[in-house]
Amino acid sequence: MNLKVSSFDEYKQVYKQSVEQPEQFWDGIAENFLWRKKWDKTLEWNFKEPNVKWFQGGKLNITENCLDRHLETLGDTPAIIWEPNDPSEDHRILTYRQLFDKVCQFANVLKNNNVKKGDRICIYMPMVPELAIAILACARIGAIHSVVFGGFSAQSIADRIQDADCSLVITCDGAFRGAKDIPLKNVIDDALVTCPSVKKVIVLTRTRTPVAMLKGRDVWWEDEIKKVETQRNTTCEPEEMDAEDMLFILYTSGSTGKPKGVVHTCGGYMVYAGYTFANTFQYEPGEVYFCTADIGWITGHSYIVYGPLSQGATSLMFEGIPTFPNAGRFWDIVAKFKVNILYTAPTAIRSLMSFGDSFVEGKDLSSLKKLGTVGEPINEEAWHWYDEKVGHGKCPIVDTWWQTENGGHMITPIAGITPTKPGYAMLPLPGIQPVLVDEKGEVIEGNGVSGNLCIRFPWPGMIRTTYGDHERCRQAYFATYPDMYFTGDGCLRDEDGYYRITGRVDDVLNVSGHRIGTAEVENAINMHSSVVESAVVGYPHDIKGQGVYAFVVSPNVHGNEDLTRKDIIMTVSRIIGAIAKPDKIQFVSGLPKTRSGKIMRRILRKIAEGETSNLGDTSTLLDPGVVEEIKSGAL
Ligand code: 7RM
Repeated sequence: MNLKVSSFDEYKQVYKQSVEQPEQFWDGIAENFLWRKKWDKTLEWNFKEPNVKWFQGGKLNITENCLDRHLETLGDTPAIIWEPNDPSEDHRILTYRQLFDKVCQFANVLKNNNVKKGDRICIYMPMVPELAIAILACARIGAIHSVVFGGFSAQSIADRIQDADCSLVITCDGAFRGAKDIPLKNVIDDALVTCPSVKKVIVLTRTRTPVAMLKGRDVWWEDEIKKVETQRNTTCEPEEMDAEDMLFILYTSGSTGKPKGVVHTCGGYMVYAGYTFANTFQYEPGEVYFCTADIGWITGHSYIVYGPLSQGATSLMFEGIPTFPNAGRFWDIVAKFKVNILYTAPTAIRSLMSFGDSFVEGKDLSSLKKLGTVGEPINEEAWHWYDEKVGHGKCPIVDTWWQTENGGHMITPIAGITPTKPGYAMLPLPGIQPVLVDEKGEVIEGNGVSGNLCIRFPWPGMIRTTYGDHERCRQAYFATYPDMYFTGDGCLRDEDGYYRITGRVDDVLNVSGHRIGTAEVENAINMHSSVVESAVVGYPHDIKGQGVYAFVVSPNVHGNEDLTRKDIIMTVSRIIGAIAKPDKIQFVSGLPKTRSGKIMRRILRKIAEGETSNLGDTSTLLDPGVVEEIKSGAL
């Protein structure tokens, strides 16, 4: 069976088949991949425990699918095109053959450093080709990678390393991001003070910033490569993996204070990332595809590395930021490499829009054929700007809704095949069964309705567990509504049956497309010595989508609120990372609480949104007086 549908009629027919005979459908999809041994059983599942197993008995290695199987036909085709942060530095191209060689080499480096199948490896690197190489090298030998985004603090890295009990860290001396140069190895050194499980650190040279190298623990990437070169260790047989062996862990925020380690497995994730990449983007051989995400997030895992490479695509990787050296950078890259497919985030579009049209007008964007967005709802204004100024009205826009826990696209238009509408993710991909449920968990049938978005049947790319704590996985996703996976998102199904994601219904914020738990930010704020308690909510932000608004009880600001604000922001940066910094901090004498001590977030959310006239029922509050004070002090 073809991974791609080729008409709307075919979509409808395949969709119907995928619901009526899901196992037969997924068998047909999985046959497009290279298996060392075919699976015996397509699916075993229940959402109670949950227990989900796809393609049991199947044996594979995802890197054989991403590399080996392309060598004969695509050996000289670019697998990765890398554009550096500084436009005057040379770009790099790695063909499939070159990428294969480098992955094998680095896999041998890992083996030389005592890495075994099943070991957890933390990767903390900027967007350089070696990041993709490190990921694939782990997968080659069956080590489990846990990539941590470069914007997280030492404390956050330490939490993740400890949770997964990582034995080795791969990092860089530093990272270039716009005009800044960030000392990554320093951050790792701080993190490792509390991480005794880490025995080795492999450090790639990028910025040549001075770093401390601990004897016996820290080694240079380049030196280790030289060793395998002198050993003439140029190939590395792929480790044969069970379909349900772990491939990677990726931490993501939920409504509790501690991020969860989402676990993906080899067979199902491979099939799902490859299938969705091919189908959603209707990828054609030879097309140049540019996803602007960072590999530190799920979008980069699935749609810079595994999805595109499994399909023999050319994946463009950009080290820098959209506004450096100026707000025309994306368009220069599109012109330079004749990009055909561009996949970016609404926050990036809104940010570039705010610099005015002069940066995009006159750029050669004629190579563009298909556009995509991901990460958060897109507002109509940004959608039209993207459509007109970037796509010149000729490119379908796929608004892809999905989550870290899903592994790949769930509800999305198929480029050029299904209809599109600004702000709508439109229809589920074949194989995906979304349902809307009401507060009581009853399924809402029909069109022109809204509810909480659930999925009622498994798909190969779904989360299997949260690392080290299966009960947490059940609680977070499978306990709210029996026999359903709950997404945490609210959703509308319009009169025509098209889906529009309306945003989170839990205490999770989406700031510039980054998922941040309010409880996590509160915990960080509360660590500041003069803070008694705090409540964090989101508010609409023109560029970030949502901003972070913190209500803070701090009796000892010493008459200098501004300094205390800065100290609180610094505390959050230290504990979580710069991405979680509050945009607004309002000092209050108390928080609106019910008699049972629960903070009424609904009221704070309204105040943060600037809507103070209609706060609803406040009669159950312990002290309704605080509301007046908070209203009058709103920022
Ligand atoms: C891929 C990714 C997931 C959350 C999800 C939504 C929001 C993602 C869209 C979207 C509206 C979209 N994974 N979200 N895509 N909302 N339209 N097209 O972002 O795990 O980091 O975040 O992001 O709320 O639950 S994620």
